[in-house]
Amino acid sequence: MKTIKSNVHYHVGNEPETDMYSEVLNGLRSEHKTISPKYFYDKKGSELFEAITMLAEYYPTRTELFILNKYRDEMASAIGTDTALVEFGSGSSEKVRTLLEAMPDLKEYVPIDISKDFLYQSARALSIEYPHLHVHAVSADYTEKFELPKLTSSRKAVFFPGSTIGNFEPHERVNFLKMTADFLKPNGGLLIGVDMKKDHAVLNAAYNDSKGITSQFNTNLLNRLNRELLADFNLEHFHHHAFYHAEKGRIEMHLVSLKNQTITIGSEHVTFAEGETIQTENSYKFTIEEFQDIARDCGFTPKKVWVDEKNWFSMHYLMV
Ligand code: AVI
Repeated sequence: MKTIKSNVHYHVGNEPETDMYSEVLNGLRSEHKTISPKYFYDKKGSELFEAITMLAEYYPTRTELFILNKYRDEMASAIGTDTALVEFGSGSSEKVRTLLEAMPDLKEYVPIDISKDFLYQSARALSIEYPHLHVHAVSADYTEKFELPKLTSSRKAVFFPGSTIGNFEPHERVNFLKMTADFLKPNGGLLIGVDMKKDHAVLNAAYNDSKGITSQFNTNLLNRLNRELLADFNLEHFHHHAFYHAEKGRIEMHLVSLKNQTITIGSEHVTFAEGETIQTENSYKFTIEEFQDIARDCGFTPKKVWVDEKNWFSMHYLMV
């Protein structure tokens, strides 16, 4: 019998262990109501985010792709050879293709994502396009400890595009960067996309698009709670509100209650005063120096940074 050797391998790195119901209730019971932005991404939410990335006002995705395309050879040589490329939150593995084109000698690519089915499907597609590459798909929450398969390359580089780091709170950002620095020892590198501080009008427009897609993305969270946690939010009674908070250096997204109301979630009740908000996301923006200082404090040495000509988005290469 002929054996067909596959270049894609599947691994379970860790099992996600969050209890959405208690996490959401805790957030809604705190003095300033919050819900983690990670809950945006059900099927509909992921589709809406995909639509956001194509909006005229939402510059980050397009600008990052421009930088990746323009500087991929420099990035590839900074990363070096005999290195396994590990991607955190790989999704459809779309952006990494640009980098892979500049890394013909790369032997191992390790996409890591929490959404197992989508990960395995994307890894399979990529492994067919790049038959020389060993693709080790690892299903895991990369913000927690996870098991990595045995790799043959002598060092690792992490690819973390999309400015997802901007959605972490300062303490989460520090934990994540320190954990990643440990993971990369010895001698590894981190190529990370970071959105930059800029004209407030540009920032505000990016999160208040004229087609109202970001508003739908925000309110879809309530649909998810209705469906998955048996809540009874009326989407007409909440309003999308996003603005740049200059002092905090972040976009804040909120859902504003349009009236006094009591919401049932499963067997529990949460009351809202008119004008009270649920803070659903922060998206921090950084100057180059700010981000390099944070990275240094977490054990990295900044090696190189690439930006677009408007200085809107940055890609940093940091080493441990
Ligand atoms: C995924 N993340 C980097 C996006 C951002 O810009 O912070 C999420 C997003 N929220 C509203 N629009 C896009």
